[in-house]
Amino acid sequence: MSETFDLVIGLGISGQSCLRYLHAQNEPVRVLDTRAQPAGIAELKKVFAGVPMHLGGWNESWMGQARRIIVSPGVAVATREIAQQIAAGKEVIGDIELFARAAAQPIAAITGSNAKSTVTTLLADVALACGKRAFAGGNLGTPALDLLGQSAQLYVLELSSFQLETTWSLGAQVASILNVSEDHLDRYVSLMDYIAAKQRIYDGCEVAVWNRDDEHTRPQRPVAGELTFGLHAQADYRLDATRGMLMAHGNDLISVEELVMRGNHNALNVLAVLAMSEALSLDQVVALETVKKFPGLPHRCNLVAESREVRWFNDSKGTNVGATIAAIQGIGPAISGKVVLIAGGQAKGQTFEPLAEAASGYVRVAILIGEDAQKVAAGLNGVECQFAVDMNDAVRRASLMAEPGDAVLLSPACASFDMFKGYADRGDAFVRAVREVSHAA
Ligand code: UMA
Ligand code: ADP
Repeated sequence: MSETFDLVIGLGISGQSCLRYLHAQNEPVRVLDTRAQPAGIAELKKVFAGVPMHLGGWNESWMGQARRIIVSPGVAVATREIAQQIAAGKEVIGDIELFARAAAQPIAAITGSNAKSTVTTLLADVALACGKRAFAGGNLGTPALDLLGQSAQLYVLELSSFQLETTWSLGAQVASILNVSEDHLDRYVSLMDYIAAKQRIYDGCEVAVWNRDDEHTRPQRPVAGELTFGLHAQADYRLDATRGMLMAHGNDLISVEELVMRGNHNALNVLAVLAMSEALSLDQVVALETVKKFPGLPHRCNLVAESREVRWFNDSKGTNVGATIAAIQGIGPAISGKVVLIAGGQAKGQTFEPLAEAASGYVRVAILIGEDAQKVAAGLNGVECQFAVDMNDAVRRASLMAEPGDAVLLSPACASFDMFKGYADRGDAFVRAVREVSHAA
């Protein structure tokens, strides 16, 4: 009888963290990657010389023999080879499940179609300012398992629907679905399927923090405690948009003018952080001082240049329709001119019709790039569209179309991988191109 082992599928950053973790626990482990040359493989083979590695395809024999399969978030559990193992009763889990079984300290867990990174980073900042050793990670970048063993008092985790699909034991002290809009529909059968994955964040949580304006975020199964945020009059943490006031349980807290981050969507993000802070018993005075100063993260609606009375905004992290609508609604009413929108890339199965309504009255012209540019144009019914061959061309066209008082907004509503290494690469290309046209002006 051969030795039993865990099989890690995918050798990206989360797969590697699983390998390190299981190896350190002296658990017999093997790894599999369907690509022949995953990045960094030579180094991995050196460091884990004794670990059997299968590259360049599936290995159904290993999958059948394995005690458990630990699958990376980028690998769909619906893939035939994995689905067959699940149907046969094999335990298939992800890195967050391994983490949840090992973590001894409280977890704050955050998901949503948008704002996850902003809320995760800000909540960790608040906890740190309150004197808690808080570590942030998960989908944010540092794999959750790499946070273990650092004497944390609180883990603040950004979790994607992909990670939640393979998680059963989270039991967070506080958990939140911030908002739901169409995303990743190339991987889910329907929006309901995507929401069901996100709802798993509430499993076993002490307090669910949900968005009173978005019914999809309401816990679908009973939870121990609840707090809400939103524009809704009954939200515990409420934005009174008429007065520009953030409120908690009926009392005024701070005005939106006191926040460095701009836009109603960011005020709602701050309210989510404050509600989660209450659930974690963090000091409200310190929390308020911290949220006021937070400048926001790069590539999320940042002003990157101003030239000839035209302002240029980089919202490259706007990778779905919901984010681009929030960007247009944030910038459109705040400028004297119109928005010149640069969008397009990989559509991920989204429908772009909701963009047309948000763009109406605000967008002067949309300049579209990438493999799904035509799909975006079809959704932007009633808005003038131009097609550009690359980012330099898009920025050059935008500078010709923009009039004094306008804002040029890169908010693609799409993934970037058809033309760039990722959203940061796309945002950097935009900023470089903007500098060139600004200097040439
Ligand atoms: N692989 C296969 N077969 C496949 C697909 C991938 O073998 O069919 C292998 C690849 O060859 C590669 C590895 O799997 O070696 C890649 O694994 P992965 O795609 O799961 O990516 P990781 O590098 O492990 O990064 C993942 C998250 N990526 C995804 O969910 C796609 C990272 O989120 C996350 O930061 C990281 O774990 C740490 O937790 C990125 C992301 O784009 C930022 N997330 C999506 C989003 O935010 O919209 C969900
Ligand atoms: P995520 O980690 O979920 O992708 P980020 O904080 O990185 O979230 O922001 C992603 C995009 O969503 C950015 O374009 C940002 O401007 C936009 N965004 C931020 N907050 C919200 C919100 N509350 N609603 C809609 N879009 C938002």
